[in-house]
Amino acid sequence: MNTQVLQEIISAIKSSKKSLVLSHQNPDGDTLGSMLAIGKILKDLGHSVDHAISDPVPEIYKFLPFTDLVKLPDDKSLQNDYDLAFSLDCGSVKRLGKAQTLWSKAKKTINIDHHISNEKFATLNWIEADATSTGQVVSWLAKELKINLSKEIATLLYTTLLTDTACFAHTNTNAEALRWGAELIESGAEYTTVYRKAFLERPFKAIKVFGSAINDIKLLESGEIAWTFLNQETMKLNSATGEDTDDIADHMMRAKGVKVGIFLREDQNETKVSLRSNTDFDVSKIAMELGGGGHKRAAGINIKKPLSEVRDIILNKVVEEYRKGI
Ligand SMILES: [Mn+2]
Repeated sequence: MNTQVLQEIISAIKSSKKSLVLSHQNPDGDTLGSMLAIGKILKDLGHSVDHAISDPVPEIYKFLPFTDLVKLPDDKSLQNDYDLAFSLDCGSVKRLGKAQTLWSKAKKTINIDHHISNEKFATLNWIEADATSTGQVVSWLAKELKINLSKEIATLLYTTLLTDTACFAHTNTNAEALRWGAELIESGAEYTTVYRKAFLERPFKAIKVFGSAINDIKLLESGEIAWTFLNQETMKLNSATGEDTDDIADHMMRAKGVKVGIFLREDQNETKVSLRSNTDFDVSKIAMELGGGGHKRAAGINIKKPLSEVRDIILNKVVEEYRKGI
């Protein structure tokens, strides 16, 4: 653990009164749980605290304590003179999105993260690449500050643990992570609620469009490429939004023998393409070539064309590239 920067952060906290806590845009359970937990810790230490995120809190996380305190960056009640601004789980300043202006106005900035690629864009940068989640780094801070974890903070931190281990499935689910999880449960973390609300429960409309997309899966290249779609008609019929289709691309990859997945969703003026791979086939290259981006195993593109046109472009491109790789 980087104890020197931890001590510098503690002395910055002790000599300040007014803090702003931020998560990255399109927040997930780690960034959100971490920022809400540190917000409460700072309040317990006597700070006045504001919370801001570039995007609204996703529905699935609204059960978490203190989400009602989160404001959008253009909220008039936010200030211009914070002593400290905290960024949680955010690898680059750009990922703060519209909250970057607020961040840059703070007297001192503190960056807490566990991504090894973090760009260290703050006054104080505390990056712990071995931490399971950014929430675990926050719990180390709480321990050093001798703060007993309340039920609320434990629930928030447990959410960061479940998010970043994909519910104890990824390789970062080590003994240390499980010991930390046990501590959080001892502190009252509502672990069954977190699993049910954030990972299991979905709106009925999401289940319906999920069923439609899964039912329409087609296979190419002897079953190694799977693709499916949702058109505007099906989306509208079920009053579904983009958030309701989040699980589809990953779920397709569960089919045995499938190595590449393609999910197409038709929106008002564009078609959103999600690409997945579970082999060395790099889908981010295709995404970048067509104006999108992402990672080797998960990438996306928004194309301003109707579904029927995008379908032909993408299927041809993926099959062509896939054949080259064999
Ligand atoms: Mn994380």
